[in-house]
Amino acid sequence: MRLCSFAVLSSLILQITASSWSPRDAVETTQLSKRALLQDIVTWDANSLFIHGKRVVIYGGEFHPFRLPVPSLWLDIFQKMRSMGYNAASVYWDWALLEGQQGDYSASGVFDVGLFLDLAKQAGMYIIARPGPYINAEVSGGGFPGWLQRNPAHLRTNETGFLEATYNYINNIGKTISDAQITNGGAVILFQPENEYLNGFATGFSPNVYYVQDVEDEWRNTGIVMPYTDNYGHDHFLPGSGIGAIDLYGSDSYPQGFSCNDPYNWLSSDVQTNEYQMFEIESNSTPPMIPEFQGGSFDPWGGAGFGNCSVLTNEDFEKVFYKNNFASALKIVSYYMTFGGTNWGNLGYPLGYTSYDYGAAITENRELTRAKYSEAKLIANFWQASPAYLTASPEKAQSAAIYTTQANLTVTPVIDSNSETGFYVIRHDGPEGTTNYKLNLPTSKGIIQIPQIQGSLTLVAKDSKIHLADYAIGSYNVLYSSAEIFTQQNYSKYSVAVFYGGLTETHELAFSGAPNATIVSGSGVTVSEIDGATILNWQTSSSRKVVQIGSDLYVYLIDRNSAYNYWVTYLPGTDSDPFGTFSTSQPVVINGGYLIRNTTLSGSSLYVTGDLNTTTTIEVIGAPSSLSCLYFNGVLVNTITGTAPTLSGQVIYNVPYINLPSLASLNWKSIDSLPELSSSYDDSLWTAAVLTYTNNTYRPNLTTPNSLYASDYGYNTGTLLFRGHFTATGSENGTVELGLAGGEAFSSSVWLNSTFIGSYNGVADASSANVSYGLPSLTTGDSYVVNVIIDQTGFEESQTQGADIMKAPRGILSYNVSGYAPSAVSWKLTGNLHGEAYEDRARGPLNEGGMFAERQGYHLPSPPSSNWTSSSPLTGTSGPGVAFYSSSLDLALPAGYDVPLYFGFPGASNTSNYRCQLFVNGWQFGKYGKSFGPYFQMLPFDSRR
Ligand code: IPT
Repeated sequence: MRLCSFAVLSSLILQITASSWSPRDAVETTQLSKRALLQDIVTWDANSLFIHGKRVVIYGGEFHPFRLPVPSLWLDIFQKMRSMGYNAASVYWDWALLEGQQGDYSASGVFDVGLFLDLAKQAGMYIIARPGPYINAEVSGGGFPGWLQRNPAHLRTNETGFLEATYNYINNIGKTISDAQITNGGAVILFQPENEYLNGFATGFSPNVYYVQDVEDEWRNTGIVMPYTDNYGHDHFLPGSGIGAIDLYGSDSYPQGFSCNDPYNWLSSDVQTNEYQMFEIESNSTPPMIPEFQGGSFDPWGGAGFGNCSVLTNEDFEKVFYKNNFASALKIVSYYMTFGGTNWGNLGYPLGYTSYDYGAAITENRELTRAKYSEAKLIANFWQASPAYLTASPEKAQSAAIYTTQANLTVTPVIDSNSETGFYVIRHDGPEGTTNYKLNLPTSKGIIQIPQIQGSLTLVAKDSKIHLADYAIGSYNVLYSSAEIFTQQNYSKYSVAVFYGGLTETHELAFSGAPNATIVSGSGVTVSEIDGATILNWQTSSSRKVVQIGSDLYVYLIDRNSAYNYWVTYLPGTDSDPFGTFSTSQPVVINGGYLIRNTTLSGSSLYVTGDLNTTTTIEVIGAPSSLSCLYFNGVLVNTITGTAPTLSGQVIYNVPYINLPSLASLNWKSIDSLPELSSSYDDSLWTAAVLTYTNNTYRPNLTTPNSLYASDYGYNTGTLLFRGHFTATGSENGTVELGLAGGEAFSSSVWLNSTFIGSYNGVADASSANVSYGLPSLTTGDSYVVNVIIDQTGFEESQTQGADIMKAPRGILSYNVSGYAPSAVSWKLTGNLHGEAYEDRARGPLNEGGMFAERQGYHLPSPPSSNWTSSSPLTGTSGPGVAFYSSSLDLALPAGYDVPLYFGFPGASNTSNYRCQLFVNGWQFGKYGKSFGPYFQMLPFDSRR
């Protein structure tokens, strides 16, 4: 009788670490040695990194905490990445969100850096920290706060004004990241200062090694001792090159580009076959590294949408390009993005819309519904299962018949000279067609043409495989395999190996030494002995075959779709294990459906946590000790044991009852959000545009008497409002001309007093516009106000050094009211309440814009709406204006389910133009411009609570 107790897993407790703050030392600390290793935990040679002396591939994905403003979901993403076989996350932080007001670093709540790093450690994910100060990343200003627009120094140079502006941010976040370095028991193992610094230079500017060195010194002075990486990809700052040099050379790669309009466009010429050689030329003493390899694509306003981007970079793309990264012997790689998230609260750059789904492996609403997630998991598990890869290096790619009988296939041998293991990365170059081939494989038994028994191998277009030769599994030698390895694990009593292939493909797997092969389950495997080797030959089908090799190796032969349901997780490391949660020494292999998050063992009871989307059999096929009881999410599973050492049982999925309220039938309340049009409106508290100069280095020469650059007055985000006062001196029917700047896809409307005179609807790729509107007749001696509202879209990135495009101003660049001297018009302006001294510390400096409703805080929970008009946003306004609508709803989601939701804007059927902003509980979660899309905005919130 089995005794299984009904213990329930303790729930996860998030530990919150307060980030400490102290001002930069007044006296420069002693400059730390630049090239000498500052620690001995993370080291490297030409092949790979070592952590605690152990060779390791760093295989990760990019994930930005600020694009998922729900700390309780950070662990969810980390676990989903860890379960896909990734062991690291590459992470940007966005300075603009953390220091909205110069000198006021604020990183609590959803901005908590220390908590994020703690959760990474809890999930067993190493961190490659990339806090900038410049990050690019399709965020407003490339991460630069708006107040830098007023800084007279050139950005990303060692001009004192710029460097001094970075100190507060670097000192604060640097200390928090330092505390979480692996040397302090944390997750951070690598550190990238700056970002793609060599991306372009304006006339008169060139690579500034002193600037890069200064930034590196700043970070070191906060206690960062991890090796410095770069993603510059050019022959500057190479290891050992002197001033500005980094430790680990790397180069970013986005071979499919960023146009999602034609997602099936397949450029086989984009598959690099000389990557490794390039790394050797640039830096032959460091591991081949790609800090950003394409994991999806960004998409502009009016773009094809992220569904298309996920096709552009889908599972076929991964098969060819990610495996080609193995053909380049990459030992450090991160896929940008692996979870994209959301540009909520105006944090995005002007060229992009609210969603930053990126077509990534994990969708914006955290689902694992894209096959590219599962395929990436299969690919990541290859190196986890293949220690010989750590010291393997490639030979030249061959497209001739030397390895195959077909010239349209390309083969790159990647050979480990220590073990003689060979990885033969083969790919089909063409966009179409299926090629049957035989492989001439060099093995310890000479060149063998496989398959030997029957059939031929098959490669369809846009597919790539890694064939194995002389590959160790436990005490056995795989002489060769045409099937790909998902995992192999060796336990004290038995070993398990999982091989997969495409449906209907013939595969062959050979073991040296002719061990016995016994069919445990399934049919269709031909077992032969040739030349002292046991050969398995089979046609892949959805019915699994299990073969016992010798006395203790269980080989699972499955098809790709079945393999998508297999997971390798690791039992938590012990306190005495230097790897702790990062340990991979105690693997558990489970065939288990949608998501297996993690496993813990207590005696012979295995506790599995995971998510289901259908009734699923959870089958444990490999575990470090004999199991008698299985718990899934704390509930005992009724199990059976298999002929091979397996334990399995069914977990019932109860379809949840989800009844979302209809938005149309909510009790909507509405209020006019443009009271500025009223003749009694009092703007005395607004900021007067009195500055007669600007320090803006991008557009230093004002073409208005006083600056009307919003950032000169501290307004850096969201909607801007301007009021130009003048007194009529005649009754002419003139015009008002305005030069407006609001970032790409910005829009604007203008009224004279309360009379609407014109709108500019915006163009996806224009960041400024000149407009001219006719004025109604004026009455001499009367006062008039030109009311200008600008829906601005953020600050440009600043990729080109010296150009300072980030400082491209937002506001009014020029104006002319016909018949009046410019000085006859006096302007006032406003933006978000209190500008850089922003009010909403929870949601940060960018979330609120300057609309009346926002300045009043009506977007926050429980607005005082009882006396507002009853009116629905589905009815809308009857003419030009701004209306604010509010309602509350109860989602009433069932407990115990993770229910991802999104709001859809399926496009308007009417012809009028409009802009819409969506706030949920005060968080701006979507901005929609008619005719610009996108049509969906995700709603990242934690429905599990
Ligand atoms: C690379 C940037 O480093 C990264 O921040 C992001 O902007 C990415 O591009 C595109 O999403 S830069 C490289 C494409 C030149």
